[in-house]
Amino acid sequence: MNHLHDALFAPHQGSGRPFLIAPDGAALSYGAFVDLAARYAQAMADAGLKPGDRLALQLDKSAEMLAVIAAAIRAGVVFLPLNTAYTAAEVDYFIRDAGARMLLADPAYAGRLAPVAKAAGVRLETVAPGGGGSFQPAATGLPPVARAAGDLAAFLYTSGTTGRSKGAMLSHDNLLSNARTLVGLWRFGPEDVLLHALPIFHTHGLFVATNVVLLAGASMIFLPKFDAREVMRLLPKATTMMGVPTFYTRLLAEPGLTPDAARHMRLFVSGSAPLLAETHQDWQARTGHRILERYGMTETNMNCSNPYEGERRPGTVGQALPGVEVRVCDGSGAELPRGEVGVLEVRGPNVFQGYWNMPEKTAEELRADGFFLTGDLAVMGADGYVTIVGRAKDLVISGGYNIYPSEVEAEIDALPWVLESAVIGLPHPDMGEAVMAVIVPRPGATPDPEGLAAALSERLARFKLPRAVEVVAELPRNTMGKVQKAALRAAHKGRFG
Ligand code: MLC
Ligand code: AMP
Repeated sequence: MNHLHDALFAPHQGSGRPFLIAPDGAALSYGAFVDLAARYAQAMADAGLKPGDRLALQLDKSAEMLAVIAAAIRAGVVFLPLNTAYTAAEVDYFIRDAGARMLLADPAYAGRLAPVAKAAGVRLETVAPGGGGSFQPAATGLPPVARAAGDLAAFLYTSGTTGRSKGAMLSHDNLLSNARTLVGLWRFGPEDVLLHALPIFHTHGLFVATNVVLLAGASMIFLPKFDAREVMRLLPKATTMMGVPTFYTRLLAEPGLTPDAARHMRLFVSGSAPLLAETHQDWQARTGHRILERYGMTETNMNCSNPYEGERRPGTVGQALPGVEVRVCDGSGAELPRGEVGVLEVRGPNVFQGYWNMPEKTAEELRADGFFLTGDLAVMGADGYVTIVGRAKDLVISGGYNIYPSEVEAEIDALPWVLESAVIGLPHPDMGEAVMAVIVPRPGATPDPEGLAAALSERLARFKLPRAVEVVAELPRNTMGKVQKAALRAAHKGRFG
């Protein structure tokens, strides 16, 4: 048996029901998808990939990318999907750290990735949306390779507040148990059509949206990326949508967003970043629907959700999922009384297996009793509703992407004219938060704030680049010498409107 394959893919073998629907309406059936995945799995075996080997992916969103992921699950190969915005320098770190055997890239990225793949001794092949590229499915399918519940399925890299990115190891059952819970909780069934506009290299678009659809035997309208007009056009054909808050604020700017446009929908889900209560209320006023907000993270999949039938309370992330324990603690792990703010900890079958090759980091965040320290600050009401009130970790979430200030600061500090820097997140009307850099130049050096983005663009994905830069004589510090980011955030809070 193969734990994930048997639940997600095996039931659909030979089925003529639609799985992926392209924006032009063309449907790929479940049967054709499973067959394609089986043949990509054979191609992986032919390429020498063995169960447990790591396969890195930097692919544009497509049916083929999803089939490659399904193939990896079938072949027992651990896949690591990478944001397509990552630079070659960033990919270099991931493939080395994961010890990847192979890197599958979109042909458009192959040129920039070839040198790092070669230097790291990783085989580079290409897969293009529509099926082109050097990596082609074999003529026949590979029988599913046996994988147990605790075997690893995927590494998802997540940056740290200090130091390097960490590969969160997710087992077959981490993914399956969570998808099962969500299908039941959110009432997904075969008649559902999910409007899918998220990327599929992160938890939200891949594990939450796609695995729920697969388990329910539903279909999804598969958009290459979020585009408000396209979503408006296709909304009448869908029954559900999952998105980050930026999706909802952008759709609210569409004049066509009316109860009639959303008549066919039964559920809108939001997560990955805080949804403003105001957005929730505006959405209800415009469409008649109450957005269901849920809360999760890379290491844990989903932890909390507002209810399907009960009260969807704006500004909260609802209650712990069935089978998941959530507690608000002081720093030592002692649970605080309801109503007090503390660090949110979670335990359950969804919680990851640790960080790849980083036992000390794992031990810092995963307690011996299985509780994971989320780094989010929260308060829990008497009725178990959780409100995320802030972050203990220095993290900016912009349009649903995580940006770790320490990583951006390290790159800025390496520039010749820079003495030191502080990177902060500020409220942004479109992205929720956006990044600002406050920089102290070296004595005698000529500051070049206008050239900052260009100077960093080889090193950092563009979504991490500061959208505002200020050069200052010194950074505010407390008596311990620590930079006072709260003071900087307060001083600049209106910067992005
Ligand atoms: C794009 N850009 C961003 C950005 N996305 N900048 C900051 N933050 C972002 N999120 C930049 C690009 O680099 C580019 O800059 C410019 O904006 C326009 O690029 P684009 O591709 O046209 O952007 P757009 O399509 O508008 O994308 C915005 C977005 C997208 C919000 C639709 O970022 C998105 O789909 N976000 C979803 C992220 C997600 O899936 N998160 C889930 C993580 S899982 P330049 O300089 O090149 O012009 C997780 C766990 C959980 O968190 O609980 O779910
Ligand atoms: P990631 O590491 O990309 O998985 O991001 C996870 C982080 O996103 C969490 O630790 C939270 O800080 C944040 N997050 C996810 N969902 C929500 C939500 N509904 N409200 C507030 N923050 C959220």
